[in-house]
Amino acid sequence: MHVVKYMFQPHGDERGQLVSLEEFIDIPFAIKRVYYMYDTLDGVVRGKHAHKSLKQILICISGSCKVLLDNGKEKKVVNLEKPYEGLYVDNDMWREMYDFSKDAVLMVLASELYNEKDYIRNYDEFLQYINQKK
Ligand code: T46
Repeated sequence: MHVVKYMFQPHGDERGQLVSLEEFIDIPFAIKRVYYMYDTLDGVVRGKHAHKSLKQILICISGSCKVLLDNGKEKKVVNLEKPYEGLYVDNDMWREMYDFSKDAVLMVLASELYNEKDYIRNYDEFLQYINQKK
């Protein structure tokens, strides 16, 4: 499985750092939605689903967390710990986010508006779905 991690350009000066993200320049899709999670409790695993169409970039803008990516054949764990790195998560990819540090803020840039119909929340259904697409 090829993991795509973007390293964004920080614009640093004597005051600190700034990262700017523009659709189709830094982000490979039109950004239709932004959401973020914080105050995640110890031991919590979020996600545990795949999307049929949605593409996203995950950025841990504060603290750190881990993301498990699973395409049904292979699994990879990615650490997110820098506010200038973004993990691309394609459609048809099972994801789980865990090991959130207390100060973690995980921001997500999404290619579509929120649509519950796009979710596959059962792992066996996910495997069936991707296998029948082949
Ligand atoms: C994903 C991972 C990385 C909304 O009302 N609008 C939204 O845009 C989102 C994302 C969620 N919600 C509501 C739906 C639930 O009542 O917020 C609640 C928590 O959502 P969920 O349990 O889906 O959150 P996660 O952290 O398990 O998953 C989220 C995204 O839903 C998902 O698309 O890929 O983050």
